[in-house]
Formats: sequence, C-alpha cells, structure tokens
Amino acid sequence: MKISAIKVFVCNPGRNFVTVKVITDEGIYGIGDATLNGREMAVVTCLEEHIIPCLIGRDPHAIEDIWQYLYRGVYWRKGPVNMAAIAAIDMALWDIKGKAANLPVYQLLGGKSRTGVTLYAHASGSSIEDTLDKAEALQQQGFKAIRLQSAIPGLNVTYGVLGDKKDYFELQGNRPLPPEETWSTQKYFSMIEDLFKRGRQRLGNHIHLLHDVHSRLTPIEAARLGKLLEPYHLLFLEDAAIAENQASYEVIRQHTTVPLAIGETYNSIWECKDLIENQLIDYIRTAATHAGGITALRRITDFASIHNVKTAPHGAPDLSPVCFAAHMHINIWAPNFGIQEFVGFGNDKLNDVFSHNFSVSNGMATMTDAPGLGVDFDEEAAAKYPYKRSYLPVSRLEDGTAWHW
Ligand code: CS2
Ligand code: MG
Repeated sequence: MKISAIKVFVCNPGRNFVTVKVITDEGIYGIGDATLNGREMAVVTCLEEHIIPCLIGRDPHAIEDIWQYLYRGVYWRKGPVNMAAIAAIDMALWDIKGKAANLPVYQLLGGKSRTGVTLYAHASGSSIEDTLDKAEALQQQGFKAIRLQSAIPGLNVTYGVLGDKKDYFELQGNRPLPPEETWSTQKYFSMIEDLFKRGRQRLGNHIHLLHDVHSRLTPIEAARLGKLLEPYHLLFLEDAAIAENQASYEVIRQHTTVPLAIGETYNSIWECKDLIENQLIDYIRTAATHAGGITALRRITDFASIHNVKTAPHGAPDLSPVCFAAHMHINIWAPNFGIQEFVGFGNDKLNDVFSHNFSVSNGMATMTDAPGLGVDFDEEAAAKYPYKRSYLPVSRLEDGTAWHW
C-alpha cells in the first residue's frame, strides 16, 4: 500500500476545523484533525507546502517511522503548528491501519481496559445560581462529573461562560479581530468558594466537581485557591497557573492536596516531562491534535502511568470529532485513563460535515466496533461552510496589562 494523495480541508460548521485526508493507492483513506484555533491557515501551509510532498509514495503502515521522520528528521522540532500537522497525518495513518486490519484502533493499541469512557460536562452560568441550575440538569441527564464555571460579579465577560449565547459555537465563533476581556484575581476570589460551597450543598457528595482556572493565577495564588477549595474535594483543578516553568508547580503542590490537571495547550511530552516525573500533577490533559497524534499521546500516557498520573484529554469545541474519536480509542485502551472532557456535538452543521460512531448515555461515551477511527468527513458538506478568520479573546488586567489566556 502506498500514500497516493493527501488533501487538506478548512471548513467552518460553527467554527473553523482543519481536516486532513490521507488517500492510498488501494482505495482506503484515513482522516485526521489539524485544527489550531486562531492559527488554522499556518497549519494548512505547513502541511501543503512542507509535509505532504515528502509523504507521497510512502507506506502508510510505517506510522512510527513517518512520525519520527516528521519530528526528528526536521531541524525545527515541536511547536504548535508543526505538531498539529504531524498529529493529523498520524491520526489518518492509524485510521488507515485500522481499516486495513478491519479492526478499531483501540484493538491495535492493546484492546479495551474498560467498557466505556467517563465524561465530564460543563456547567457555565451567568451567576452561581444559573451555573448550579445547569449542573443539576446535567446531573439529571446522568453525568457523574461536572465542571463548574460562573461569571464573576464586577467583570464584563468571564472566560468559559456562555452568557446570552446559546452554545460555544456562538460564543467563540466568528470574529474579525480578537475581542478583549478583563481579569481581576481579587474579584474572582470573592466568588469562587461560594460556587463550590453551594455546589456541594445542592449537588451532593457523590458527583465529581471540577474547575478550570485558565491559568489566570500566579502559582502562590493557585496554592491559595487549592487550599480554599479542599473542603469541596474536586476531582481536579485545571490550569491553575501557567507552567512554562514546570518547577513553579512545586509552589502549588507544597501547599495543597487539591488534584491538579494541565496540558491542553502542550505540543510535546517535553512540556509535561518534569510535571509528570516529579508528580507535580495528577492529570495530564494533552490532546491528540495538539501533542502529535495518537503515537505521541500513547507515549505520554505510558510515561504518565509509571508516575501515578492519569489522563484527562482536552475535549473543547475547537477540537473536531476526529480528535474526539482518537481520544475515545486511547481512553478505552489506556490503563491510566482518568476522565474525558465533553461539550457535546449538538451542532447540526457539525454533524452535517463529520459523522462518528460514538454515543453518550448516562455520562459515559461508548462506540461501535467500526474499523479505524470510526469517523468520516463529508467533503461536499464541508464546502458549504467556508473558513472565516476567527480568534479567541485576549485577556487583560483591569489596568490594561496583557494577561494569561
Ligand atoms: C478550555 C477550552 O475546555 C477547556 O478546558 O480550556 O474550552 C479552551 O477555552 C478552548 O480550547 C480554547 O479554544
Ligand atoms: Mg481548559
């Protein structure tokens, strides 16, 4: 079998997605997700101009060699653009291998370690009351783990909160230039404990609660938050502070037993190596699309497993259902799987473009035994939803200082 062509598609069924299709001379094709929000076209150019010409005529079964060829073989390693491009090729090759073997990808990884994938859903409200109403509705749908986010009184917009928008697609959708949001640590601290205190009172002690700080705090502030939230026993606190300096998590760890999670923006195992090796985190949240595909995620997963770190892959709406499918296969296999983030695939346009074989019931995702990744991409449907330039908001402190996303 040989790779005969590779096509790259950019479409916007609610938000932008970059999808790769690797086609072989035997008619089997594979699909991969290369979406890097706000920098979509950089990945397209990387693929079309620099990567695809090197792959035509190669054996698609040589997944590891192609991965190493694209990673080691290039002077410029890592980086979000490069790794998203490698990731999409890698996912597509696993899809091809599965289809050729007539087996779902998880069987190629080692088979099932569990019957289904536990999900955590998002409850994001315009007030604590609103957040808890949403959380209660999710609990009634059967979700066993819920992330609580609430608007912060005194701030005009709060990250992760939908406001008057009906869903993430509308909230984070098409903007000509980045909007700006304001952050105040002081105002955040005046709200956050109440959210979890009232959350526990209303939702009970059996539900898993989570929270995403989106790196807005410094390590010592994150330590304070961890201590404050200890009585409400979170499953994890996500992105409590930036960890470009991985050792800075020692500050948080020294002060609190709140489980810590990080990694959704990481592009390689090297960004989480010290965090994992020194057991400074409890969950690693790398995504197949951004960390180099299934091959890379499997390596991170195994490395994490020997240091008591579980996986909790990123599942935001800026990852396509192809990435979610890749996660499903890794999650079903991984001995140290923790939990999968899930925001739903309720958007009609999205479902018009991507078809998949997973379903959600009672807070768990399961999938059929379709060969490969079990997802498909409709080129004609995608053509109805052209790319539109779009950005995430930029965060600033109240005095105008640019702040962490
Ligand atoms: C968030 C994301 O899901 C999460 O944990 O951090 O929703 C994040 O805001 C987006 O991926 C950015 O597009
Ligand atoms: Mg997050």
